[in-house]
Amino acid sequence: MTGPAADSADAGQRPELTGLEHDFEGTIASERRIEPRDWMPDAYRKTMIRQIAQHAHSEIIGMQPEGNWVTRAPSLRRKAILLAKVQDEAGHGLYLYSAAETLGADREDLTNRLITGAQKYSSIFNYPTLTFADVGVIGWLVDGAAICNQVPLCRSSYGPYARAMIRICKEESFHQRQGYELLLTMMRGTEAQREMVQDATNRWWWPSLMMFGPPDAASPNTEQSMRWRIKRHTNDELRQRFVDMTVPQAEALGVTLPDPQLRWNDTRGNYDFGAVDWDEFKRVVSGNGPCNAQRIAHRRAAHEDGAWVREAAAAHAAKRSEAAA
Ligand code: FAQ
Repeated sequence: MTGPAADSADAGQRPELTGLEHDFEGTIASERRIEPRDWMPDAYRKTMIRQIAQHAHSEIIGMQPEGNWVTRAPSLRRKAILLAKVQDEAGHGLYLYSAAETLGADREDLTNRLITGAQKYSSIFNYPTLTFADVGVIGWLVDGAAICNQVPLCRSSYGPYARAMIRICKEESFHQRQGYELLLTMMRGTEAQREMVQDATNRWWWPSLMMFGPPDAASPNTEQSMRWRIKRHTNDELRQRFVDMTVPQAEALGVTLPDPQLRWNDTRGNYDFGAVDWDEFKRVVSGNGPCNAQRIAHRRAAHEDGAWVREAAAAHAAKRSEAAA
């Protein structure tokens, strides 16, 4: 597809638009990628910016729950692992903000939308991390759910997002294993450690299922995003996949998932599971979860404290370009 010529056609000439739309649909249908300079419908651009920005915000806010344990990790080894993981999340956030910029989004504007609550981030990061077992359970369940949701996004129709996902998924996989390894170690420890793991599992299980988004019948974006091949599976399909994948892992670990209705269904070839509390989900997404205010206040303070760094970097860049001129 073409770039600048397409843009000017987009600006005014109605008949051309049909051809551009046709090219766009053809690119999607033939499993090629839409690239930044290609023409795309405004609604596609808007949807991509929304999803990528929310994803980036989630990675950045997602540093806080585990970051809470960096200074209190039980050993130097665990501290080094945790620091590296939290740094990876920062990297994912920056990578994703760059992908959003390829669509014309402005980074400063995205940050403002996050800290004013105008744009969402994942509900999961509004829950507190009460013990060190939470660090392991976040790796196991939260990164596990993230991988389940994000591996299909490696085939998403927007090129820069799909490519970013490949690297991100590799790192998330590593995070998931470190979480599981931490939990295996704790389960081999004392009774008190096993109780901590069970307690953390009880608290994080249902919020992890909410990460996949509202049920399909209540998901306004799924149908169009599937048509555009941004999403490859519905929210409910991925939630089911995650449950099926996680039950055997819980058994191997020796913890119970807090759902009395969880059982294998031979006819469906899947696990049946109980009802997610969608009222809780709505409360958390609308800003009233246990840690929403704290997460945003922390991010806002970091942004304000960093103002002098941004000013200094801009002054330095201006001096360099003056010197080069
Ligand atoms: N929390 O119509 P749908 C991670 C919003 S990264 C908050 O179904 P869609 C790494 C949704 O955005 C985790 N909001 O929407 C890590 C939409 O908003 P709108 C983040 C939610 O886009 C691990 C509205 O509700 N991952 O974990 C949630 O088709 C460990 C209606 O929903 C991604 O962002 C939610 N759970 O499907 C970091 C992956 N669910 O339009 C640190 C990419 C839905 O009203 C530690 N995103 N909403 O403004 C996606 O795959 C999709 O955007 C979905 C939602 C599946 C999240």
